[in-house]
This record gives sequence, structure tokens and C-alpha cells, in this order.
Amino acid sequence: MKKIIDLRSDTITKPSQEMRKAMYDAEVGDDVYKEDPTANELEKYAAELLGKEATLFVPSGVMGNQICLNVLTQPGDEVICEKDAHIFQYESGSPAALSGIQLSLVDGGLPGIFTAKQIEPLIRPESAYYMARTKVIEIENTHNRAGGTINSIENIKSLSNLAKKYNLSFHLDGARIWNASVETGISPAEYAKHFDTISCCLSKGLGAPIGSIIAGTKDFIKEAYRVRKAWGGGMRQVGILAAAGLYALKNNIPRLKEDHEKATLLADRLSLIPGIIIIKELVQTNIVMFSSLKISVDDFLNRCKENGLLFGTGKVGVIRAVTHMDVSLEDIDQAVKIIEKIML
Ligand code: TLP
Repeated sequence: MKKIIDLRSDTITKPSQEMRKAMYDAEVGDDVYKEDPTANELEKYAAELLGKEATLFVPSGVMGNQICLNVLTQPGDEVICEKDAHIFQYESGSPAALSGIQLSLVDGGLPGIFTAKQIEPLIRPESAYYMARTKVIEIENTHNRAGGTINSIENIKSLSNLAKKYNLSFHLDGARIWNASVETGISPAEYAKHFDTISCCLSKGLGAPIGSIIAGTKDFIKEAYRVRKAWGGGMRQVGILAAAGLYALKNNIPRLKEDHEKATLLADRLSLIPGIIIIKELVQTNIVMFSSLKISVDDFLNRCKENGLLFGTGKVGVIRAVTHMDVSLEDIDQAVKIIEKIML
């Protein structure tokens, strides 16, 4: 069978043999009664790793973000986020559909990063009863649609101070916070301490088959637990999946650095191909965004697919490659050769 090089997303990674063994061996119980020892262990381990009072295991990153937003707001409230934020672009309109809230979109430029100075004027005055109430500031680190860019800890601190000044909650979509952490050397807890709530994925570069963790205070998690159940996310013998998440957190974080090296190599090689447009400074972790001047995105994707190479898409006209544990350096080399042939 012809080998497929799949760079559509790091979500396509399959659990390793060791992870499957941990899943097989997992002790389980009914998690709706809070009796699943492995789920309980995962939540405790994640709370320590993130330096938060409590965490909750949820089925997906979308559910994680949406539960957080639901708990932090009332219908009619407003969340400030970047215009390419996952919660706006890729969560099926859930903020409106599930929580009755609206998003105030900010242009963070090419890296998708806004500053406190930029958003302070958007915070609505409490006296303006005829306006939506600003309740939450949300950022994504790394920022997916901007190309896996990292929000600096200084900027995060100043946004956190702004949130405190106006009594707003600060939420992190940290689906790929692990990538930011291995790249900067700043621990997940050091990032997390600036936020009220965090959602982070186990099922992307960390290689677990499913699941995210949300984190915050005990009171916040108590309410999140209620919302998860109300939305049908209460799970029973979920230890089988929690074991994969626990294995991922204990073993797979440092490895992400290899994915970043593969992304840098891919970006360097792509930048040498005539007709490919790429901004190398934006390639900071495991996502590579680029465009083709010669052929349309659809043609490019189809021609690559015919050659056993799969990409996803980003913003309009942009092709997305995500490196992960199931692609090797040799695969990257092969991918570049295929693109060189297509772009001739
Ligand atoms: N991102 C997916 C797609 O939805 C685009 C991907 O392939 O990258 N936050 C961020 C920043 C994400 O990138 C994603 C998934 C999520 C949340 C949602 O996670 P899941 O897919 O587990 O619901």
C-alpha cells in the first residue's frame, strides 16, 4: 500500500503501543459517580501540572472552551477574542447557540495577537445598560489559524492585569499550550497562573485518541461539572480514555520539540520553492501556513493528494501543514520533493 504523508493536523495521530497498553491496563469505575480512579488520577495530575485548584476531563477541545465560556457568562454577555480565534472560526457558532453570548472580534494582525492597549477601549462601561456586558477576554496560545504563533508571557501578563482592572475573566484556549511551553521553556503552570480558566487538548500533538482538560478554581470546576453533564458529556468507565491522557501528559510533552524542528525544516525548504509564499517568522511551533502563487488551493491539495500527500487549509487562500509524531523527517523531505514537482 502506498504510504500517505498526512499533514492535515496533529489531531490525526494514533495512540502508540505504550499508550494502548496503559489504556488496556486502566482501572475504571463510573465517572458520573466520580468513581473512576484513572479519571480522578488524570484530573489530579493535570491540576498539579497546571497549578490550578481543580480540573475536569472533557471529550473535546470545543466542549472544553464552550463549557468555560458558559460558566463565565450569562446570555447577552460579550467575550473579546481575536478575529481568527478557534471559538469564532471553528466551533459551529456555539457561543451564540449554547450560551447566548456574542463575540467582539479584534484584529491581531498576522500573528493573531492583540495587546491590552488595543482592547481596553472595547470594554463596555458598566453604566451602559443598553450594551452587551463585557465579561471575558479570550486568547489562544498557540494560535492555530495564525500559524501556531506564541503569545509572549509579557503580553499575557498585561492582558491579565487588564482583565483584573475591569473585573473580567481571562480564558485561555490552550489546545496547544504544551507546544508553547516546550518552545519557550515557560512551564504550563507559569502560563496558567495568569488565567481564570484554561482548556487544553490531549488529543493533538500529545497523541491521545480523545479528550481535553479544563482547569480553574474548585467552584468553577463544580459548575463546569454540572454543565458537562447537562450537555451530555458525562462519561461512565472513562478511565480507558483518561489513561491515554495521563500517559500523554507524563510522556509526550518534551517530544513536541521534534515536531517544531520538522515544521522549521518544512518552512525553510518551502521558502526555496519558486511560487510558494511563506512567512518564516510566523512558523514558531508545529504549524506551517503557506500559499501557492501558481495554482489554486484546491488544485494544489488535489495534486498533492494524488501523490499521497495531505494538507489542510487555513485562512482563505492558505494551505496548512501540521507536523506531529506520525510524520518523520524523511516524510518532510518527501513532502518537499512532491511540492517541488507540482510547482515546476
Ligand atoms: N483544531 C482543529 C480544527 O478544528 C481546526 C485542528 O485540526 O487544528 N482550540 C484550538 C486552538 C484548536 O486548534 C482546536 C482543534 C480546538 C480548540 C478544538 O479541539 P477538538 O477538535 O478536540 O474539539
